[in-house]
Amino acid sequence: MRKLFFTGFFLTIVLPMLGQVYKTANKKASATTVQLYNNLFSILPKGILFGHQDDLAYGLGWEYIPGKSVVQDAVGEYPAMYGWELGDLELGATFNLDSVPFNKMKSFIKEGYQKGGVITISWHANNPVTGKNAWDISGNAVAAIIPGGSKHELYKVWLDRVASFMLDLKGQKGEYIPVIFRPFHELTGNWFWWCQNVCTPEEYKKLWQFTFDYLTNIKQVHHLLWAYNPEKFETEAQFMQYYPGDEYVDVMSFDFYQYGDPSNNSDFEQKLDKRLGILTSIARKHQKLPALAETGFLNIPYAEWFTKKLMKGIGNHQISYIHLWRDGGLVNGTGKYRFAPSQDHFIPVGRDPSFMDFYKLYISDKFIFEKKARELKLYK
Ligand code: BMA
Repeated sequence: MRKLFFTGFFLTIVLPMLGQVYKTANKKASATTVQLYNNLFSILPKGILFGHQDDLAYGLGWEYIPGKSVVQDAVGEYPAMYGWELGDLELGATFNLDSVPFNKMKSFIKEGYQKGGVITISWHANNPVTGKNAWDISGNAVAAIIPGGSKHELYKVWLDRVASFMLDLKGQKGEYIPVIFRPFHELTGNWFWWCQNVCTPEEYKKLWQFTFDYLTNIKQVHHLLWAYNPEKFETEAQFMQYYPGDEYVDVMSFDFYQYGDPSNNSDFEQKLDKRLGILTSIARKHQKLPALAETGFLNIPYAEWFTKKLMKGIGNHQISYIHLWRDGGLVNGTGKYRFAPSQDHFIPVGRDPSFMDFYKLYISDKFIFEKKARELKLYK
């Protein structure tokens, strides 16, 4: 017991005071990346970084207006985290699957980094066997792209393209911009070709490990922090079933969305609380950064969702960041929908009804937006 106490004290109090103690999975990670990683740990007690997908690119009724941001429009301040999506990059396309041009995406990434924010990138890669999109689960695609598989060479070409994108992300001093990379997410679902219903834990782990080794050791990409990201799970064992290993992961996270009518039940906040409890405890044990990598309530039909559901579920859990999904606007003709409040003719009368509630989240001292993130100097 006493020994346990001293180990805990040493790990959580003494070591952080000494500076860089949290080792990145990539032993050759750049100094800026190691710095960010350690800073994210040390600011855990100070609040949760607030992120939004495609925030600078578009919102309801607009796209690519310099300086414009969904979150900034809503609360007067930019988010602290910016999420971007690589799907279709692997094919050599110039636009991602949501029609965001990759060259614009690179500028937005630089812009967010310049503001002191954190960058995270997901990858809805196409099915390498059928050539259809990420949601096509046929063809045993994971088995096909790991070493020895019939599409392994093709997968290497895809990773070459991911590497050249990443290696094009540089700050003003020529330093690489650190990226929290979150490939093969929501693996405990059943909708992507890398999900648990269409690949074994061994195959998934091999895919992850190969991807890590190839980008790190062959392509020399040393500015990624690797985020492992199940969707549903009820136990630690379920969370860990596809976990590729401590030497391949920096961030432990999950995705969790609200569905149904939250006005007559507390399922969402209870489940969120429970899962965050499991997550933070595993993350502590493995010395990894805990995060809620995707969340939201499509079109926010419950105006007090942010405070009554999301914030309630988060409670006092110390996590690094939460990330709302995109406000699909004009882009890709996919129709309008939103996860962050927005003002637009899509919304029947006046302001987004959830706006005031989102503002309450913003002014609560729980979350970190642009200014505080900049003050915290996450890269120094
Ligand atoms: C999904 C949806 C899709 C989108 C994909 C990648 O959750 O938003 O419309 O193509 O993410 O951004």
